[in-house]
Amino acid sequence: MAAINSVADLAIDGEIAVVTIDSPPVNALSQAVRDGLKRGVEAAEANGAVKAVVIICGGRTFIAGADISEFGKPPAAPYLPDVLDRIENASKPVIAAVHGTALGGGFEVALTAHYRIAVPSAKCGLPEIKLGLIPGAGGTQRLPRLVGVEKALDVILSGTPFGAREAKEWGVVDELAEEGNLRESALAFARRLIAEKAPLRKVRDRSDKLEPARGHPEIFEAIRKANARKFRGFEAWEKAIESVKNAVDLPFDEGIVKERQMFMALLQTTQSKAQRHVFFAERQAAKVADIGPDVPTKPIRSVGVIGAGTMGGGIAMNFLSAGIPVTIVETSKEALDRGVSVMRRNYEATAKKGRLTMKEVDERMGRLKPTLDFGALAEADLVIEAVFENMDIKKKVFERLDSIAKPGAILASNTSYLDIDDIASMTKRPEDVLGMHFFSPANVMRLLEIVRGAKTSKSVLATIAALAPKIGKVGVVVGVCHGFVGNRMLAQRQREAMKLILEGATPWAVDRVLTAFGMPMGPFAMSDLAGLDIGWSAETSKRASIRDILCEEGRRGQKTGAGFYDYDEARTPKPSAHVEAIIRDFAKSKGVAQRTIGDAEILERCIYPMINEGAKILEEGKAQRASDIDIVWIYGYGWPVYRGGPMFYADTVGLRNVLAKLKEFQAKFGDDFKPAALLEKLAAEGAAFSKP
Ligand code: T1G
Repeated sequence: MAAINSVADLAIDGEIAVVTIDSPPVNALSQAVRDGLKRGVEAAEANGAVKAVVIICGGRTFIAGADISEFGKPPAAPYLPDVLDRIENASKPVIAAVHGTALGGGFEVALTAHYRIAVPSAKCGLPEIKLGLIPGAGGTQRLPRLVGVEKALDVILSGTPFGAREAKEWGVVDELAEEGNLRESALAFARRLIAEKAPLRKVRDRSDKLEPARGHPEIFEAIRKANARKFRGFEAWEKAIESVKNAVDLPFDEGIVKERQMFMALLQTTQSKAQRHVFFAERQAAKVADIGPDVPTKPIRSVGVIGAGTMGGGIAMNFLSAGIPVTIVETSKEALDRGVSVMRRNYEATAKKGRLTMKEVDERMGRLKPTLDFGALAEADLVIEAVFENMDIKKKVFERLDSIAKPGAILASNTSYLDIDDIASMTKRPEDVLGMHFFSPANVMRLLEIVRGAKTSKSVLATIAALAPKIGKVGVVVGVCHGFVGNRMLAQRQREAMKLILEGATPWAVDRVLTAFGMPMGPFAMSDLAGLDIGWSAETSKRASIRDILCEEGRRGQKTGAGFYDYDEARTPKPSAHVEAIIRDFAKSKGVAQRTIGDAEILERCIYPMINEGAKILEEGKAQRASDIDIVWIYGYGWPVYRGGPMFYADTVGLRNVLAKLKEFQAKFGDDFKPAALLEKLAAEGAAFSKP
């Protein structure tokens, strides 16, 4: 065994050279890894005794792609295309031995090898689309040559890895190795290839799988149509289709040049920078400054949920799906039965889409123990309260819970706004209390705001932070304040949206501007979906706001067939002239002057106060970092990932520009727009949230 460089070594085993890459954490194609690969293959070529070359990786995975952290920095030789050329044009068979996840450039390395062997648990994939890119080292040219255009585009546009068994069926992988014995299996496979005098088989020379698409541009049109809604606003996907079409229409050497040109152009786009920002931001969010790996965590083997309503049921589903039994408590049999049936119905709907079997539905529901007995929570390791959003009710629940839950149990509230320290004060164990704020629908939305109370212990916080990914959530630790991070910023947008429609904009114009920006829906459609009557009371309502008037008229949102919008049976929203008249009359009664309001003002008045509130949240230490706020909005509210989150978006606008606009609005509309001190400071320094 001889070291090639710090991350690569070369061993000769009989007639076989083994190039091993070992560059934790994921063998990403850093300069050193590229150098190791190139020099390893060259050394094997130069060794007369060597008749085949195996490329294998140490650690948990084969090469997981280009080193994303290198993007945007000056490229350093050897460049990936040159390394791949070296492999593909080797004079001896090169075998890629895959375990873990061969992704992006890693999978492209494997595709330039002449043969591929993988352990059954391995996966391959081209996730570049998730970074606002397309495969940039031959993936769009070689994969279609192995699996055909439709399958290749399904892999490239979804970015979803596929398993080694599937890869074997598709002809991407030639041999399945013995699980856990990849090296020996690869050596045996190499010996067999040598004995059979196997040819230097290059994927680039294949064309049979492209034939069905030749002269059929309609195939690409159909794929475009099928993906248009999913990729609304994204740039890279169209380039991916174009590049795969080039594989059909152009000679390989022309197609791969164009692929590289498109890839390099996408690398410079704001969208790709935003999506790469989100990639790292999501991983940063899991890190809590004062919680190191030494902080002990508690096992969570059973969970209690109090409340079987929409939130309680959705919360319970996350644990049932993760294999954790749940005891769910309600105050009436009718509410309990309704909650349980909604959960089953949700699972059955997923099964109907083919994403679950009915057996799995039954297994998951089998882990659920519905009960009216509060005492049944006594043995749960974690109890999550999901009752009505009222502090008095929550306090009573926690006072009772304190006397029932076992010592050391973690007691969490799903409150969206309320003070966790107040709630914790009702127990004798505030160190075991925190907030777990799920987003509706709780079994779908990936965000979990983990609300750290003043007395929440490090062990409790570390336990829930580690639990989040196990139940499919992206956990973000936030501080106690009204609305924490997400809803506190949302309140800024909702206030401005309501003011805008009083001043002359229509709800449909505001929604149109925000959906064009990339939000899944605008503030008024969202209010109709959630229900206008949340926190509203018929007893006390006095037509004091547009919301009151609508609720008093029975227009309480989608659930009543009308809210701001009218809805048909399919719940298709239609602007309502009646609502517009209500708004105009109400504005007149308040003496609000009417004017035409442009799209730019609508967008800036809705988004910039959110950014400003984000700056205040950072000043107050209610979020650890600006990128955490981005993650909250992407995974909690569907902020378009290609805009990176509100704070990243502010950086792309330029903090000086955001500040100037806020000052302009402050002069016109008052101190709701008073800039945060942090924003003033960063703008004055020419700094950015992502680079404070
Ligand atoms: N570059 C740099 N760092 C990476 C990385 C990458 N490609 N992938 C992971 N990391 C870091 C990550 O930030 C984290 O760091 C640690 O590794 C563990 O990651 C030419 C141009 C491989 C499935 O998109 O999907 O190739 O937080 O927490 O859950 O066409 O990482 O520990 O400091 O995610 O076990 C294409 C991205 C790149 C793969 C492992 N490749 N990575 O998941 O661990 S573009 C990707 C993943 C490309 C070519 C183009 C996952 C994983 P830290 P982790 P995991």
